[in-house]
Amino acid sequence: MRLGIIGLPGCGKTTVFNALTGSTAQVADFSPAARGPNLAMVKVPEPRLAFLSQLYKPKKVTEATVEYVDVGGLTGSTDKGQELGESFLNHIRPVDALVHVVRNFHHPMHGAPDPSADISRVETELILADLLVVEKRLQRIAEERKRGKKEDPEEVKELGQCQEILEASSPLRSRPGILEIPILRGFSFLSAKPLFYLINQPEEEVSPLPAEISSGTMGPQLEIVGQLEMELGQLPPDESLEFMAEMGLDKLARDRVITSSYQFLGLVSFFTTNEQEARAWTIRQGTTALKAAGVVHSDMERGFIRAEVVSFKDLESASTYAEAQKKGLVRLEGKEYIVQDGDVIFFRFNI
Ligand SMILES: Nc1nc2c(ncn2[C@@H]2O[C@H](COP(=O)(O)OP(=O)(O)OP(=O)(O)O)[C@@H](O)[C@H]2O)c(=O)[nH]1
Ligand SMILES: [Mg+2]
Repeated sequence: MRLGIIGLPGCGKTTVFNALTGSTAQVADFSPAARGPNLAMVKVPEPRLAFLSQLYKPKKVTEATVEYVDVGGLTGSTDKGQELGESFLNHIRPVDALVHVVRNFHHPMHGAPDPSADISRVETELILADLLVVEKRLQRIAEERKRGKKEDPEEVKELGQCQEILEASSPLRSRPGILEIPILRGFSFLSAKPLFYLINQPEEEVSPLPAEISSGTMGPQLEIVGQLEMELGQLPPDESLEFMAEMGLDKLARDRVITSSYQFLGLVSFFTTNEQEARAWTIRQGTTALKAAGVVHSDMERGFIRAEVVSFKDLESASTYAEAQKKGLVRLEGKEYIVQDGDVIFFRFNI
């Protein structure tokens, strides 16, 4: 899973990126930071792998990973006729979801926090960027039509609906099922991407959040003390645990954000395991066994026969796979089976 960190200049994107990844990328001191994306991979904490590894003693244990991209550069203003920076778009288009960092601390250059205004400014940028893409494409289709090229009515219809939503100043994510429309997939619309807010709180006293944010009506949100979490994340683990205990924190933001993003984005984990490797995989809720096989290896999808499935809980309570089988807890499932969180799966395939 790839998560893109976005937000206005100076809201703490790089600070948050460092907090979430333990990196030491340069934060901007009073002036915009050098552009260019920061990238880092983080392992998804997965306690269930410990049991599987004890059971199968594999040579290798592989966690799922989350890749964070901190792009910076959300400065071009589409409403002034400028397009969002190429570099921003190139790096943000391929991500699966957006983490919108919202400043709730006083900034020496940007002044007092105004989270609601900041949220709508960024939202507007995303909407305008998408509108520009839609209009350009429709214009292109119209030109080609004049030259006698036949259009795809499905594409024109879908783009028209998008245009309507965007012109009403709504993000495309407000349209249910938007990500599942095949003809729109190639556009990688920014405002269609799932998004959650990461409210960047100060270390000092916290200014209360406006009700529309704290109530969650604007979308899912999490709070983080970016500066503090960045410092904690850069300490050796035993020292950071000590500080956390002192401050009464039981989990680092790094873990909280990943756990919550699985929830917000409707992601689940399944496992594969053998003597070589025990491994966790990330899929969307509702993914079929056939598609899950494809996540592991394209051959497994192509030559799919059956999925041998046992839920993690059943396997754990039975203690061994053989025991789970004896108790009838191991099922043979077909292509259409919807993979559940915690399923341990052995794909049977033939190519
Ligand atoms: N008081 C306070 N300052 C913070 C916090 N987070 C970031 N800052 C400061 O705000 C400034 C900008 O932080 P960055 O993390 O570089 O912000 P950015 O969003 O990456 O900035 P650009 O890349 O320029 O858009 C730095 O001086 C940080 O020290 C915070 O939680 N509290
Ligand atoms: Mg930055």
